[in-house]
Amino acid sequence: LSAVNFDTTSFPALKNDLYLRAARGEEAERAPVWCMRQAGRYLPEFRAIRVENEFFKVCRAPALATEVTLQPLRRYAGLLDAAIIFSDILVIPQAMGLEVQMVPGKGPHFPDPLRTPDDLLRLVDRNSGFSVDTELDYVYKALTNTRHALDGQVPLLGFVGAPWTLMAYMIEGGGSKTLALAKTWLFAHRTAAHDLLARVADVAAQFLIGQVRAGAQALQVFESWAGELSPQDFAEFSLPYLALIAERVKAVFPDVPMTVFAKGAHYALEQLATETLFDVISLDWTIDPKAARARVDAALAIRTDVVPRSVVLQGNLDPTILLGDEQTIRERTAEMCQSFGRSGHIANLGHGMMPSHDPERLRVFLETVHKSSAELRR
Ligand code: 1CP
Repeated sequence: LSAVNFDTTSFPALKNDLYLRAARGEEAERAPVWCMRQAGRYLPEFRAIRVENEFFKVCRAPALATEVTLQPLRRYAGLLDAAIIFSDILVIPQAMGLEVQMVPGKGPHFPDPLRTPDDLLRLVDRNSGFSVDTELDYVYKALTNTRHALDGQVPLLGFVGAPWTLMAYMIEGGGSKTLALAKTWLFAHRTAAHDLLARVADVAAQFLIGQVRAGAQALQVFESWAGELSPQDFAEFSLPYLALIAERVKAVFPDVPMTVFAKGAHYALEQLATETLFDVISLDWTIDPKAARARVDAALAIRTDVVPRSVVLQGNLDPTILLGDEQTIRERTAEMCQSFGRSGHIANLGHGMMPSHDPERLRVFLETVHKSSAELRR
């Protein structure tokens, strides 16, 4: 591991700005490509680090977080167009005072989750003398150090979990099939639910702003559990907080591209395009890219009351296709690129890499995006 560098006053010049240009809706010679969870358990070099180091220790030690962030960049040299900082969405609940453990093979576990609205008193925030910037400074340090270590190869992405997804974890205490406990808050403790969502949104916005100051060049908001909500409940419990986060960040950094990934919420594409300031909408694989493009463009076209804007789409290959044979991966990836069309596309999976993925199959995906997307645009 190399020496750490926490200087935020000057960073190495960016050599590959394909991702940033595409995210801003500018012309690009091919679709940039990166993968959600591109650093992770499918990589033997990641598992080797994890043998010696507990998950949150990797997040908290800038040299380790940098090393793990760079692992996929090294392995797929020249094939990835962005790096995403190694961290987790659950650093926010931790910072707000909840204990989170990462149970090997199982995932996140909160020993003492929020049960009733009275438990909100256990959370800390601005009003109780809590500073996001102090509490999550270790993420800022990891970003700054990683930005230096990247040496301008590709832009560095920062991220947060969206309020509804984080609320769900904070109440369920981990993954859940039905989110019955979290949903009980929506329908039996509606005021408390909004209180919690607003507090998390406030922290998330501040944290994203801090991440940009620390070196993040673009941002993504993960609403992984949007698909558990009905369109009506998404409109009440998710969308306003997503919109608020984008608005708060854009007020400070209007030129930093922002992506929203609301998994399972393709019913809300029009609203995400017209009622939020996100530059990029990330799609899961349950929607046809052509249909998504048409719906977004139609929604934008009838909005004559707002400043005209373009929305870029990201995605959306079913990650389980990477479990298939190479020929199938090539065919389906080429079809995906075609389906998104000749512009306005950032290639990605429809969700994250899985621990069971073979790293060489990801290489096939990345190589195919380079080839077919460039051919398409020639
Ligand atoms: O033991 C281990 O090493 C844990 C595996 C792991 C990893 C590699 C977890 C636990 N988190 C991460 C890193 C991570 N998580 C990143 C790093 C950057 C990258 O993408 O390479 C990011 C962006 C996340 C975001 C994240 N964490 C999300 C949103 C994206 C998504 O997948 O929907 C969510 C829901 C989490 C919670 C989480 N953390 C870890 C796991 C296994 C989970 C999901 C558990 C569940 O399904 O409930």
